[in-house]
Amino acid sequence: MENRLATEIAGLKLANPTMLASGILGYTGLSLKSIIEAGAGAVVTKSMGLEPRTGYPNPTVVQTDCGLLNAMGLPNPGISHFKEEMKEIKSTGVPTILSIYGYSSEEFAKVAETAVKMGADALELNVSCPHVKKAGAEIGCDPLLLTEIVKEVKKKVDKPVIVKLTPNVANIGEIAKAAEKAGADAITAINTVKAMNIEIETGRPLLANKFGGLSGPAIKPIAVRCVYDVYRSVDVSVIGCGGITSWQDAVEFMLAGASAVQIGTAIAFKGVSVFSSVAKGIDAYLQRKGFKNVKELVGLAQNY
Ligand code: RRO
Repeated sequence: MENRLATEIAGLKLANPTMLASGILGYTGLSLKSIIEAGAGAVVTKSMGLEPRTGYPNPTVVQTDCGLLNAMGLPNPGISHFKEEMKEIKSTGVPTILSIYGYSSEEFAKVAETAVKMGADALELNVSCPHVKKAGAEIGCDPLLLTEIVKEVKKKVDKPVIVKLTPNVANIGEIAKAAEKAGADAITAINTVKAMNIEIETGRPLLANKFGGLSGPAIKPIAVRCVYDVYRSVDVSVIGCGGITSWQDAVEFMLAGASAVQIGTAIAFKGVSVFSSVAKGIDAYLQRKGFKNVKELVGLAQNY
């Protein structure tokens, strides 16, 4: 029987449209392998740069009423260190996407080259971290800087380049268009939403970094709107990310225009079985509604 869930992102073949979002369990080959074994159609690593980074002091993650607030500060072992970890995953045949960051177009390009040499099937450029100066959302808010970075990376590698955008902009469609014009092969929408919380007895911000990124169910409607806007602005595939916890959430993102969905925070609440439960739920929905393939859902809500 045909696999109704089989789909494609920028030439990458996915057995189902669920993907691990960057930043959650994406540090080691073994943890990525456990996500693949749990049924994810593709995995994205934690963002890595040229040099190791320790990240911010604790507390780096706090739970809120409606999701998680984090300011990890890009802790990572540096891209070279990931070479051994890649060996763990390559044999699975499931697309492995390396999330990378940098402080300049040259640095992005160097990290990209190293990532591709070690076997990345695609790259996701993190230009959208809400709280790391000079390497995150400052790039994703500036179409000229973003253009320069995407062009430089595209010049150096021949694997698909996905650009992950921040919702903290006036017009996400314009930013997505700039990324596409510079050569991006797909867009991920969205990274976390810049946020903070304060403990009222002490009067102190709870995160050591004060500001962080909000993820989880609270940001889902923001993310759906962003996917809807990006889908209208570009021809390349859109990957939805932000608060996806159930198959119903995944279907909603696809109707808005997502060809695949990334799941992150839901793993903290539901465990890794969330990948298979989301995939199974989408499959049952497709069968009930008479769709032959999940691609038929993409962007249907744009018709209204
Ligand atoms: O490491 C982080 O603090 C972090 C990153 Br790089 C990101 O892209 N988004 C986020 O919420 N946290």
